[in-house]
Amino acid sequence: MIDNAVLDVLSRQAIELPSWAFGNSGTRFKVFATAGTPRTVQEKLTDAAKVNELTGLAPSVALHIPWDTVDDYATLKQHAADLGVALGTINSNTFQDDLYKFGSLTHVDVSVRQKAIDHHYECIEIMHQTGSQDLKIWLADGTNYPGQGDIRGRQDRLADSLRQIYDRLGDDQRLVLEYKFFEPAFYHTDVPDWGTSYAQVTALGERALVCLDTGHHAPGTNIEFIVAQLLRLGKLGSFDFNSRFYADDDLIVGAADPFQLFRILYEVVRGGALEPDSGVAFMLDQCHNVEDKVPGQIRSVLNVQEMTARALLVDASALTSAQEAGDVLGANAIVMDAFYTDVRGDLADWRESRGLPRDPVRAYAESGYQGKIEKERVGGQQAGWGA
Ligand code: PSV
Ligand code: MN
Ligand code: MN
Repeated sequence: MIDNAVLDVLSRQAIELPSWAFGNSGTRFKVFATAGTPRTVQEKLTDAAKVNELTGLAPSVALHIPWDTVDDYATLKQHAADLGVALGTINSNTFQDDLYKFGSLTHVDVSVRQKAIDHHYECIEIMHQTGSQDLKIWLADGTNYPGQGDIRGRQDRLADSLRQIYDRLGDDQRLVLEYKFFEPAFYHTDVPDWGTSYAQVTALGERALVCLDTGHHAPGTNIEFIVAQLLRLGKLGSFDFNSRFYADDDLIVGAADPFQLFRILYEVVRGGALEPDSGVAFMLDQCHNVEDKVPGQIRSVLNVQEMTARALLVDASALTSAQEAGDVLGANAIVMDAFYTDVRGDLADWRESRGLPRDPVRAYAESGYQGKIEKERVGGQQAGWGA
């Protein structure tokens, strides 16, 4: 069913894991401590390496600074390499300090703004040591009440702050700016949508791009349209994959709406973003509040692979013919046929042919790894801010 051309694309697929997915997480009501949770960034890398070992899909790990701060990043990089993974995107954090109560890169006070810029300089320095390509910026900046802040002035300050950060990047480093429509700010957010992110990064230059987090849109938003548009404009830098029922739920990608994930991945395929030189990075941004974290990550990368395989099955030339002939139902049927194709058996065969377990979730359960970490690790870390 899946031909070699599809397998060839799948064999190149790489999905970056977020270090914070392995930490304890929860909501503002409760953070449940899960047995076996990593106590150090090194243990997070060990767990991430397990996901990669069983799936062959997750060769790198994103770090969050300061949650994953260490004294020596060169040693951490080597440690990751010894485990068979690489260090990936560096995520900045200007949302946890009292200092940033009224904003960070948009703050009206020059000294606060400088602290936020300096934090990003520190992240860039870390990127030089880890060999990371992307600096990912997500800002909690915004206001809760009309009149609280000067929306326009905040955009201008944001542009100036981003310029200073961008100018500090090395030649092979990129800045990706993530948007989110609300939360923690409830009236206005300074980077609420792809248009704002696009406008800001376009002003910076070629190595500034948009990060699309699938959970950061209003209900009903046609996310695949945004994917198509950003790819068309050459400004889609990276994905944060997760799924949601309500707001920024950070649930396992593909769990809530596999069809939406398929539609997004169809536009990814259509837009050439799976080509080796596309420049589009694929990452998970999830938190496992109640489920075990390692198998949660295994399930996630498998879901992305499965929907990618189905998206690759869309008969592109038949679809174009149907579209051009105005065959509405025929065109729709071509897309739905691909979506309804069960690729799980073929993917299990593919895994087996590469020396991977046919069923990575089961292989993990049978490996004894969970029991081992539960026994060894006492007092695991919270993911960061707990939501
Ligand atoms: C907060 O909404 C958030 O989930 C953003 O999506 C970031 O990517 C992530 O936290 C880590 O900072
Ligand atoms: Mn995100
Ligand atoms: Mn989020």
